Formats: sequence, C-alpha cells, structure tokens
Amino acid sequence: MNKFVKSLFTMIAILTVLFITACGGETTNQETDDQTDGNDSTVSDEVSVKVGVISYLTGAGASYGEAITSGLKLAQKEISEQGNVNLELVIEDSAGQQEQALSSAQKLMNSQNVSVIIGPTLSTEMNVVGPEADLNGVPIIGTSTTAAGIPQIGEYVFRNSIPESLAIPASVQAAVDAYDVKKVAIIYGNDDVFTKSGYDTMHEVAEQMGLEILTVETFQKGQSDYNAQLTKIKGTNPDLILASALYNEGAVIMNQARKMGIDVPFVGGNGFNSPEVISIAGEAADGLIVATPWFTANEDEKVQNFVEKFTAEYGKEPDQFAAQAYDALYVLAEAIERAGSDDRDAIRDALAETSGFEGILGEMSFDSDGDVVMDPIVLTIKDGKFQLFQ
Ligand code: 1QQ
Repeated sequence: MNKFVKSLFTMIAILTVLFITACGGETTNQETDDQTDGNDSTVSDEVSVKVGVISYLTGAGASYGEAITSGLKLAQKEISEQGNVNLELVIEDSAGQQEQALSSAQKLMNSQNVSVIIGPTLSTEMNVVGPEADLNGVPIIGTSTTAAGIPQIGEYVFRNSIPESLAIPASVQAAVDAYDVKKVAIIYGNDDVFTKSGYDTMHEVAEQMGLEILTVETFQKGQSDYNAQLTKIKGTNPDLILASALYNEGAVIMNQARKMGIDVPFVGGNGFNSPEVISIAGEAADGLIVATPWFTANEDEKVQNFVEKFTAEYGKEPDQFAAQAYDALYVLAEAIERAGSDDRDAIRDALAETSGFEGILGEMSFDSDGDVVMDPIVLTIKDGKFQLFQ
C-alpha cells in the first residue's frame, strides 16, 4: 500500500513536470514566432499538402523530367523554409508513355490521395491524364505541356508553359525579319501530340506571313536516319527550316542536316528549348531559333539568385523546364496559402484566381481557361550557347 501511494505521487509529479514543460514549450514557440514576424498565427496556420508529380524520368527524353523534378525539389525546399505551406512531393516516373502516366496518376489520386498533381511532362501524356484528373476533381498543372487544347481539357487543368501558338509566331517572325525569309520547309514528328500541334501552328503561321511552304516532311519518335527527308528539303532550297521535334530527334535532325551541307537557320518549338540539343548536336545546333520565357543570363536578381542556387545544388545551370517547374510550385504554394486548406476544390478555385504572379519567368496569370498569360523572348544558339536573338 505504501509502495502504491509512493508510485502514485511519483507519477503525479512526473505528469506535472511534463505539463509545465509542454506549456512552457508552446509559449517559447509562440514568442519566437512573435519576435520573427509579428504574426502569431504563422505556426498554427501552416497548411500541409500532398502534391503528386508525374515526370518523364527514364527513356529518351529523361533530361526534361530531370530538369523539372530538380526545379520542383529546389522550390519545395525554399517554400518549406518559409514556413507558411508545407508541400510533400510524391514523384512518379511516366517514362514519356501514356499508359504509365495514366497509371501513375491513378495511383497518386487513389492510393496516395494527393490534393493536386504537377505534370505530366508531355502533351501526349497530358491528353490522357488531364481528363482523368478533371473527372476526379483533382487540380493538375502542366509545367511543360505546350500543345493546343491542354487547359481546355477541363476546369481542373492548368499550365504555366507557353503554348506553341504563342512561341512559334514570335520565333518565326524574328527569323523572317533577320534573314529576309520567303520560302520554308517543314519537318515534324507525326506520332506525338506536341510535335503535331507545333506543326499545325508552324503551317498556319507560315501561311499567315505569306511564306511559301516548299515541302512538309514527317518522322517518328526514335528515328535515327533522316537522310530521305533532309535530301528532299535540301533539293527545295529553303531560306529557313521549321522543325517540330523533341530534343532527341531534333538534335539529330540538325546534326545530319549540317553534315549534308544544309546551313540555313532552323526554328524549333518548345522541345528544342533544352541544352541537350547542344550536347547532342554540338556545333550543328548553331543557327537554331526558339521562343521561351526563360533566359539564364537575365540580369534580374530573382533569376540570378535561382541560377546560383540551382547550379550549386545540381552542378549545372537550370534550363527552361527547371525554371517553369520552379515557378509552378510557387504558383501552387501561393494558391494553397490563399485557399488555406488541402481541399482539392479549394485549391482549384484559388489556382484559377492566380493573377500577376511574379516569378523567375516574369509576371504570369491564368486566363479563364487556366492557360498561361506571359510573353516569350526569342533566343538563338550561337557559339554553342543559347543567346538573345537580335
Ligand atoms: C509537350 C512539350 C514537350 C517539349 C515537353 C517536354 O512541349 O509535350 O507539350
């Protein structure tokens, strides 16, 4: 009995100490919070959200996915440090394949119960994943999908990547002005949603500008020999070649073209906006003209800060795909902060209201379809580097 009373007292004493410590701890936290930003709701208001990511991480276009996930991870780290929103990234590899992208999306939405999805990388993949996310009421943001019609898939589908319909007219116009272009040849991949959409835009823009289209050539993903198409193009003697391709095929096309003595400039779509084009084609990539919202040498402090941090973290400079992914996560974090919840509908509604967001790609808003409103700049590859086209 005596022993029991003694234990009881010991327990009460321990509980009392624990209780006091707990209260004391809370007060200290609160005080620290008050001292840092004068906002005593910061800690208790932090929203935690699970974000699914579907990215092209293995296969011929893996550099796109690597850049995208690197940009996302860097942004995630910074956003967590800021302490208002806590984003957990759940990353799935789609290998650039529709079926794998779709099963990744189903896993993320059903088993992982994510609130929102970023990706997939290709428009070809988004064309199957977007409708599924929309049907399930899961907001989805494409950071690299540029084909026509992506945001129109549904009200839960957004993108912050500049569509071909904005980029191509800018780059073709710049090339026409600089080289007095009258006649063009077109080459495009006819088995991919983005390369086909890029072709449609190129054809339309060339017609609108009164350019003569000498020939239209096609190829398929993974093709390694473009001799037949390039021989035909060479024979028509164009002033400019419009090419709609992903980097893997695009770089090989340029390389083989230069080897055949085709030295006219190329205008490429979004797929060419990768340093991989230079790695694969080497000097043959010189003369490529593209439009993009991203330029590494932009002197803006925010941009240089990002370039520095990214390079320190990954040992290489960020490309457009890394930059777009980085900005997209900030756009999402800002929307979540406004929504104040991990609820899918609340996040969708807050995303739709994004306006005047200031990121490393400049100012952006979503239009009523969830498409990006932003201005591209025109770059060219010269001396093995992307440079401002002037
Ligand atoms: C698309 C693209 C690709 C170049 C993304 C990597 O723009 O599929 O829409």
